[in-house]
Amino acid sequence: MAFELPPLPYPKSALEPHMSERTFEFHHGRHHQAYVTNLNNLIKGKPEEGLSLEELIRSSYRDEAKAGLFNNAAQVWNHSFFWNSMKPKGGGAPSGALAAAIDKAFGGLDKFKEEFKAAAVGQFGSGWAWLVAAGGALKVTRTPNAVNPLAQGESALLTCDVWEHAYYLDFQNRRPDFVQTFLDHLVNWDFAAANLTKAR
Ligand code: MN3
Repeated sequence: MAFELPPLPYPKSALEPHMSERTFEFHHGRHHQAYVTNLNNLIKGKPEEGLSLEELIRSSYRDEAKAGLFNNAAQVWNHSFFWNSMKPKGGGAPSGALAAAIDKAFGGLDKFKEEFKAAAVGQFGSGWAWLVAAGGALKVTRTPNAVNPLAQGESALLTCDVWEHAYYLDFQNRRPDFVQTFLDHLVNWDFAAANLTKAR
């Protein structure tokens, strides 16, 4: 069955002024849609057609012959995860078990933000910054291009897209400002907390 572009979890203008409606028109309407279309074309009439998105990602990771399939499947998943990693009036501080896990892993929310920002800004070229649960603890990771924690056997809690198309219309080349805005005004701690519960 063909995959479809999942609708955004909020209106296209809901994250303004931090992320513009125009950014969503391109990033969701064009980029995310293109990954869905490419993926459908790659699996059409093939044995892979019956697999879930997660199965496609896991089974094609590090398989040179399936690089295109992996890149498009993972980018479909990554973007859906990114939209949910943000919300209107996001930011603030996590609570409960997630807050405790962040304190334990990083020594506090501010230290987490520093580490996440360093990972996001330090990813050379295109990729993603992540908060993940792995081996019973939290950590920050960064991945190139389409690679994600799911492929690497870790549980993603949050992500920030640091491909230039994610921020160029709103921030031009200022990736550090984009990541800081993501952490201060957009991040959806409820989504991260729900993912932590699932991971445990
Ligand atoms: Mn993107």
